[in-house]
Amino acid sequence: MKKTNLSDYDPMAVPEGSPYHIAVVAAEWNSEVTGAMLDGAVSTLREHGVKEENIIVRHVPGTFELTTAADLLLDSNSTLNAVICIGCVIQGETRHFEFICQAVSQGLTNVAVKHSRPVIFSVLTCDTMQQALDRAGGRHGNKGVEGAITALKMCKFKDQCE
Ligand code: DLZ
Repeated sequence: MKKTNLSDYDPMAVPEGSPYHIAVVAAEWNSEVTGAMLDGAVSTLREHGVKEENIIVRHVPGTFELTTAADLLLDSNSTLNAVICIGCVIQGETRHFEFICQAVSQGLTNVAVKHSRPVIFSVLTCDTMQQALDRAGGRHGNKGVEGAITALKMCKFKDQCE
């Protein structure tokens, strides 16, 4: 199956969301981008039947904090089926970019494995702001929408393992 842009998805292939409780955490850094991704994620969850009261939205200062937030949410809420983590890191003049990207990708993987629940990596790692905007509702779709679809698919995957 050739699928380069998951934002053009087949709605029939997305699991029904009504059984699930899903948290969406968005970083405040580059909020023009992360806000558009957050909107895309939440509206996609609603479209696929996740109940309003079962969608938890939280904000953290930066992408680096997504790991702690996901861990705390999963620790404190045993009914939570998945956490979608939204961030946007733009390459600057220093090596900060590398440290944040490395820490959050490894961190979110560790949290998912620790809790045996899906933690979705909706983090853009871009060279320019334009690349990020292109992926937050622009010409390359909306990676927040894709994060929501991935979360629903992974919730169903986990159900099938139980
Ligand atoms: C410090 C920093 C820098 C330089 N760049 C970004 C970025 O592009 N995107 C982002 O989400 N956060 C950035 N941050 C903030 C860090 O994620 C984090 O909030 C701080 O290092 C404090 O832990």
